[in-house]
Amino acid sequence: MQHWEHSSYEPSLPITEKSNPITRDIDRANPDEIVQMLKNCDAEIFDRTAYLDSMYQKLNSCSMVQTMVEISKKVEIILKDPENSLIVLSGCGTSGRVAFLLATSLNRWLVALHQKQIYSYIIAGGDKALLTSQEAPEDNPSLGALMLDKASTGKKHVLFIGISCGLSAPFVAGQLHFCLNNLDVFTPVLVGFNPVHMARSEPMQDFPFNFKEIAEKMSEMQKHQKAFVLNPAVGPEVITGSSRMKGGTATKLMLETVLLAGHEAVYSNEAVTADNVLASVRMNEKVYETTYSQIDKLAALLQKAGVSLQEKGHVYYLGWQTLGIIGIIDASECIPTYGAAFEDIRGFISKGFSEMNNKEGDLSCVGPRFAIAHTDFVNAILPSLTDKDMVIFLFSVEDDLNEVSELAKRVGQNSSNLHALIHDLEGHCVPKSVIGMFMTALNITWPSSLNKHSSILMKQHWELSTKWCLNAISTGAHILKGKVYRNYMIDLRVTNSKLFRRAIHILQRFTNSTQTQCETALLRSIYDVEELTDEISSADVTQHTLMANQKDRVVPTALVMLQSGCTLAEAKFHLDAHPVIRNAVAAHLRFS
Ligand code: S6P
Repeated sequence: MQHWEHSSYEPSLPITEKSNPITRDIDRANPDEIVQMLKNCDAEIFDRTAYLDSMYQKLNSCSMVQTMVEISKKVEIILKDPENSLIVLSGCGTSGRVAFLLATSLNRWLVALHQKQIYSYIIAGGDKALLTSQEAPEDNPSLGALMLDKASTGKKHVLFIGISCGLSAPFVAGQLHFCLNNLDVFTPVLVGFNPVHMARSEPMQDFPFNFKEIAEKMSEMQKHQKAFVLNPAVGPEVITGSSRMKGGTATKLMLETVLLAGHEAVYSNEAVTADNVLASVRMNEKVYETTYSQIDKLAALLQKAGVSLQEKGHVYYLGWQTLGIIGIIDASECIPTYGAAFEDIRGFISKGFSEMNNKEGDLSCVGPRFAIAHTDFVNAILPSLTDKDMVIFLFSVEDDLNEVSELAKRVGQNSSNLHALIHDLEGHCVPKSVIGMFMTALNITWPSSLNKHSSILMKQHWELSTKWCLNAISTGAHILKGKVYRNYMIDLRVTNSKLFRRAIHILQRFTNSTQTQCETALLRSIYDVEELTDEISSADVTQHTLMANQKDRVVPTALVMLQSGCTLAEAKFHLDAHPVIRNAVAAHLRFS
């Protein structure tokens, strides 16, 4: 049994908020060790060992496979009546981005089959949230319900897939509640990675139920096939709570399995069975094994990215097709996860918004963060690119290799720090002349047995593999930069209620102070006061998070105050002297 499965391991926390014992010392690890830890952590997604005393259901457990089969059958029914039906995928942050990726790629597939597009996505905060962090709308259950109501107007049957890795987002809870009240039209599915009893039980803003009550109701309705909860345990995240990693990955591969099984039933006459579902999960496991077999090259890339960030250089991902989207997503998540500047790691996709297929269309005029085309890179960044900046190309043998070579040549004139993640097919590989343009080429040749000759499956595997690689590179680079303490990101931005609770927990974890003391210190730091006023004490969490959104280093400041008993001013002074949080913590707090 994994260490975190014991009931005594961090008992007050759900799995998605526990710290993973595998990565306890990741902040002190070298690049090879970091990749090995990531590999071991991701292996937990596919864990098939059943322990009698474990209370957790895993992805490969019979009950989860059965749930996947049942949902696939609902997908099959929906696909047979495309005029009146819709499949809506929804979530906040990474979960919303995965929803977008799945909905757009499955719609594209339907178009190729000359079928009606029946997928739609909702992301809290709208399309802006695909590229930037919009954490506040996550707390709004009514907004979620409203957006779902609007998206499904006029439809008779809607399969709603609400993703919340932590079984915690109020936005998704509002949507599920709306579905439960309209079961004649909606079949709700909840996707996440905690057992129902660990769903969040904190009250929500202007809403009569908490997430746990809704999840319990969903489980109850599952007995009548009116609702489904797909919630295998995949273990705690590499960096505590960072569900962009395993949570996002597991959501993607699990939902692809479920949705494609439904598609195959309708378009290839392949009945939905537990064996087919298991075979698909197994294929994804092969993708995992193949990707992580490149451990040396991954470690080399991660190290180079770390050096670039340490030297105040940048990391740029230049991708083609959906691999470009994976790059953009990974880059944008570094801002909320590591407090990175938006210029630190950036992603670009060859043709920009025309390739995104997002609902709100071209957002490039919204601001510089939305300049995502290769031409934007060439015009705005290339002229000042130096060897300090790392550039990683993301492409496959199916992309326009002339375009790839041309761009590589131009980039190579300014920086030799040029690398690539390349996906080849058995018998169809990128020529050596192209590979030779890159200092490091992490080049994977995928066997045809893995894609069953389906181009959508192949692309999904390339996306998954690229996600694993980029998550490793960006996480590793920030660890090497000193942004992580043990396996906690201490300097988190406290922009919603989940992050407010996580911040208090981190303070308790590292200072042994009481919850009240931690909350008081956090509020002093957020409001920048030595003493709390009555007004602050009586304000609600939403107000605290609105205020915290405008402030830097609120958690480290509170941490230093609690540990050393110093004033707010003194804590800020200490932190100014040690901009790397890990050093500040080590210097002042003497953790062992
Ligand atoms: C996590 C990421 C967040 C989450 C979001 C939704 O690494 O930064 O944006 O995706 O908070 O979380 P959940 O648990 O509802 O999927």
